Amino acid sequence: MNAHTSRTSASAAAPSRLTWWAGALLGVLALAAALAAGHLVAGLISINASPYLAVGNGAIDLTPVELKDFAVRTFGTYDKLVLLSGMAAVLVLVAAAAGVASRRTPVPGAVVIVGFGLVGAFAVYERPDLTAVALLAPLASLIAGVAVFVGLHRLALRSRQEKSEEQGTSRRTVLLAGAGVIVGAGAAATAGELLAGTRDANASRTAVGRLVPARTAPPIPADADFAKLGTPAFLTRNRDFYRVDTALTVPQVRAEDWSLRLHGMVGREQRYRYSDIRDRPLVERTITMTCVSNEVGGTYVSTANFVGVDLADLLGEAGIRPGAEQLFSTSVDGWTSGSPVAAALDRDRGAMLAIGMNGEPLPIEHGFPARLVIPGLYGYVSATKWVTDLEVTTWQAKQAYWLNRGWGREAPVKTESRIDSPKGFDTVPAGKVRVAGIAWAQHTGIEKVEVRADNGPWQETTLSAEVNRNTWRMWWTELDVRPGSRQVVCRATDKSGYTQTDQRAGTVPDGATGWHAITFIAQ
Ligand SMILES: Nc1nc2c(c(=O)[nH]1)N[C@H]1C(S)=C(S)[C@@H](COP(=O)(O)O)O[C@H]1N2
Ligand SMILES: [Mo]
Repeated sequence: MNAHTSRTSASAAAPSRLTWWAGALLGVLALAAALAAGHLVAGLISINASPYLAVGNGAIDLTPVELKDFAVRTFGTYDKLVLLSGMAAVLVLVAAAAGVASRRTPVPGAVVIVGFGLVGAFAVYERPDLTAVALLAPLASLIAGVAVFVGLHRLALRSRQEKSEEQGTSRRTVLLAGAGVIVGAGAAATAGELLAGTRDANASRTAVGRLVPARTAPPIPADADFAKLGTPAFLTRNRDFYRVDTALTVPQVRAEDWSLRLHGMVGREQRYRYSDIRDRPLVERTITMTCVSNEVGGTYVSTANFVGVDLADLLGEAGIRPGAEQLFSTSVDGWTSGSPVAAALDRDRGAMLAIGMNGEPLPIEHGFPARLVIPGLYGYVSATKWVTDLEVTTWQAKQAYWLNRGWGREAPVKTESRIDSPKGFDTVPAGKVRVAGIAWAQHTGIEKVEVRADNGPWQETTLSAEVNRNTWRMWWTELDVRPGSRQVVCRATDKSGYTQTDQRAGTVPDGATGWHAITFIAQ
């Protein structure tokens, strides 16, 4: 027997490749190590540098508008959780597959990890709120991922090749190393979260304290809502206020670090610090906000008392030059919005730079330290949260975030109404059925709301007291219904005389239309 054949028979006895499941497990362990190391380093710099979150944020920006609209409609505020879970599932599958492909040599797995690392680095690099230091986080991911993968691979392969009497010990080493990676990754990820927590904006927000406006909004009359009959309360509590944004992780800006630059087609460029705004006489206004992604019957509509300063005052200090059309606003996270300068200047409309909401500083997820609120326009063209830059410009010169993604430039809120009670598929006693809901036509005002059952005659409803033209109005009435399955629809007429069209239109490009209809059982 020559040397060659003897080597062949030896390798047949001691396999030189890992089992499928060991390869897959190695891939997943390396992935966990990579993500955790990135998260830990991000905790020291900015949580948004965490490669996983940065890729998620990048994915949101790249998502086609129909899919994003679908996600917001289907999963609501959970759309981000769905995205993160989906990403995790894809990563785990790819990592496992890369591990399986690496049963003989660690090269394929290492290549995949480096690929992931580069995608993470690119996503971090693209973020406007991060500096080059933030690239350390994806770098840490890349190094930890490759080191863990190659290291465990070597141990595992050696254990496979040991002579049978030594296999027990080396196998234990592999298992111990794997367990060590799991514990280490858990600890690193937790440490990253905790470190990030110490750097968030909560303490700064608490330190701001109560905001007392010099001009308070008129008190909300008791008959401004029919909450007892099933409508929402007139003012939405901060924690119940709808939330829509592209931020996977809420930007954390401390008031003391915040500033607002106002520039572009102005006579005198301005820069405001938080105290510059806070120390002015503050005004309070009751305003209903609506999202363009709100479907007929949807929930993306809420009302609050916003506290802040008149946007027209700030623009006046800067001096708008002739020809200005667009107020282009930028958030700290790079999101942008374009509002008509005319709407921002219109004192009657009452556009604000808001720093407070319902007596408190803005909640962090609603834009702390400061946001825009321009009544009568959908949020994406009027309500920039975490706003840090205002540029006065033309429509031609700059395209805001959603404009590049199929949404319209001008987006006044469309007159709408919604049935809140009964709920669809409720069972109610036949006879007199109380129907109640809301209607809105911000900056125009609601004139009347009508309802009808099963294509019967329209019946006018009782409206709540009007708080102002920029807020919703509640309505209710009693309908006579016979037993059976009944459909009720509502339609509003605004103060311009326009009655809601029954033509159904989707949310893209500038807001849904159509009548809200619900079906319930009367018995
Ligand atoms: N920075 C930032 N501001 C933003 C958005 C965003 O994605 N990022 N979304 C806008 C949209 S589409 C709406 S409807 C409102 C929602 O404000 P809210 O979350 O306080 O209700 O914020 C606007 N401001
Ligand atoms: Mo929106």
